[in-house]
This record gives sequence, structure tokens and C-alpha cells, in this order.
Amino acid sequence: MGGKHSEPKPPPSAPAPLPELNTHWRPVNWREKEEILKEVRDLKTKVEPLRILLHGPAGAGKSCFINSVQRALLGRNVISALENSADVGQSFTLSIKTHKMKKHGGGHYPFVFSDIMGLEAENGGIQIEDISKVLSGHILDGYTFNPRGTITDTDLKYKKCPKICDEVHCLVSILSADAITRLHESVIEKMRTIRQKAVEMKIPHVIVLTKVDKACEIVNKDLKKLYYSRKIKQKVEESSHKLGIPLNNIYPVKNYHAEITGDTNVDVVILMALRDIVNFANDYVEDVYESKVEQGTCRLKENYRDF
Ligand SMILES: Nc1nc2c(ncn2[C@@H]2O[C@H](COP(=O)(O)OP(=O)(O)O)[C@@H](O)[C@H]2O)c(=O)[nH]1
Ligand SMILES: [Mg+2]
Repeated sequence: MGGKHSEPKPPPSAPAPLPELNTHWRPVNWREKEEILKEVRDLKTKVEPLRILLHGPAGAGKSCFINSVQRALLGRNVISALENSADVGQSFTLSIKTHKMKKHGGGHYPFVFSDIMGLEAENGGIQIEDISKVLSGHILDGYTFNPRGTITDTDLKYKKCPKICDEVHCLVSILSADAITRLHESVIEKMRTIRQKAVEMKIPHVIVLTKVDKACEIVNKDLKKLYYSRKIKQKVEESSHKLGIPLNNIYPVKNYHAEITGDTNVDVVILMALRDIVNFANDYVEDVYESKVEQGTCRLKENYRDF
């Protein structure tokens, strides 16, 4: 053998991938705001209210998302009835608070958002068992969680026989696109366990990925580039991988957080997420409970509650 052979040449370094993709990876009709609003307004629910549970790390944008939905629905600025964001990361309480969504011209939409605060508090945060009880409707609004123990059935906020309207009909994990990579493994683990509980109960589960403007400069300059951004696509894939949620159940959004005036593009991404969330919640109620009603094991009419 032998013979002269030259050193293999190192492969030419691949050019850095462009931050902007040539084609979008999800179509958006930036002019369909009014259509979505009409769809949500005309929604007929089997149960009232549909209950959407938000959970996620402190500072991920839960309160801002609720505010943004309210603002997109009303078409005007709203006074934030939410907790002070200055409390984020500090001595926040471990609690559950439910928010109704006002309708233009009076009344409320037939869905509510329950916001669980304190998922990953230093002292251990809310126990998984308590979150299961929230999912199944045993824990009423305003309960303050105890990180050292779960709720007992003698607690005033414990509902022994929850109705369908007390249960959670869609679980929404809120994660911030700019922080997903450095999220602590223990928080991811807790969120995965909660997902597992929801899956066992067949409750639909989506991720709302906030702060796309902070995660990608291109999107910060122009929100319409949202689905052309390589960075945002990577963040969506990363959250899908970390929580085990299919890509098509992940909604990147920019929340209203400092703006005073409305922005139709912000409204569109928020409303696209909302439309799917309320439809998933409604589908769940129809699928799981209509059969029970048919079997006579439960009566939907009894399931309207003014919370
Ligand atoms: N740039 C940007 N900031 C956001 C967005 N959503 C929330 N924030 C900011 O993130 C911080 C935490 O948000 P908040 O809704 O209070 O988080 P929560 O603890 O999950 O309820 C606030 O200072 C918001 O102004 C977003 O989409 N973009
Ligand atoms: Mg909050």
C-alpha cells in the first residue's frame, strides 16, 4: 500500500443561515381581525363559562396575555385589573384568580381565564396534586395555595362535587420566547407533569409563546415577519421538544405591554391564538360530555355558573 495521499481538506465552512426564511412556515391573514372577532362573538358554548387555565413561570407574560386578549376583544386600551407586575419574581402569592372578558357594549364573553401564580416559587411552589384538583374543578377562585400541603376537603375554597363549568377545558402554558432556552429544568419538569395530568384527562393543551419581539430583532421591527423568522421557528421547536407539545399547538405572540394605542397586527396574532383556544375548549366539552349527557350521567343544563 502506501502512495502519497494529501491531508483531507476541511469542509468549507457553511454560510451562516439567514435569519429570515424565504417562505413562511404558517400562513397568516393579517386582514382577518374582524372575521375572528365575529367568530368569537358568535361562539355558542355548551357550558358557561369555558374555563381556560394559564400557567407558566413568573414573568412569562400571563397577565399581559390576559390583558392583550381583553384589549383585542374590546378594541381599546383597558385598565389592568391584574396583579402588579412589579411583584414578579418577588414575594408573589401562590394563588388562582379568574378573569372575565368584557364584551363591547356590555356583558361578558362565555369564557374566562384562570391564572395560576407561583408555579416555581423558591419554596417549592404549588404542588402538582393541587393543580390536578384545579383541572378537575375542585379548587375555587381566590384560593391561596400552600407549598407545604395540598388543599383539604374542609377548606371553604374546596368544591366537593364540581360541575362541568368548574373544570378546566383548555390548559395554556405561557412561556417567554426569549427565556425558554434558559428555563430551569425543574420548571420544565413541573410543566411536563402538569401536561401529563391534562393529557390523562383529555384536556386540550397549547403553548402561548410570548415576547417574540424580544427574542427576534426582525420581528421586533415588523411583526408580520413572525412566521418568516428562523429564530422564532427555533424557539417554537424548542418549546415543542421541551414540553412534548405538537408544533401546531404552539402560538407565538407579542403581548401589549407598554403600548397605549392598538396595533392590528398584535391583535391578529393574539386573536388567532384565542380563537383556537376557545374552540379547543368547546370541542373538549362537546366530545367528553355530550356522550355523558346522552347516557344520562350528567346534565349540561345544570352547568351554567356565575363564578
Ligand atoms: N417585550 C415584551 N414584553 C412583554 C411581553 N409580554 C409581557 N412582557 C413584559 O414581561 C413582564 C412580565 O409580564 P407579566 O404579564 O406580568 O408576567 P406574569 O408574571 O406571567 O403574569 C412585564 O414587564 C411585561 O411588560 C411581550 O410580548 N413582549
Ligand atoms: Mg401575572
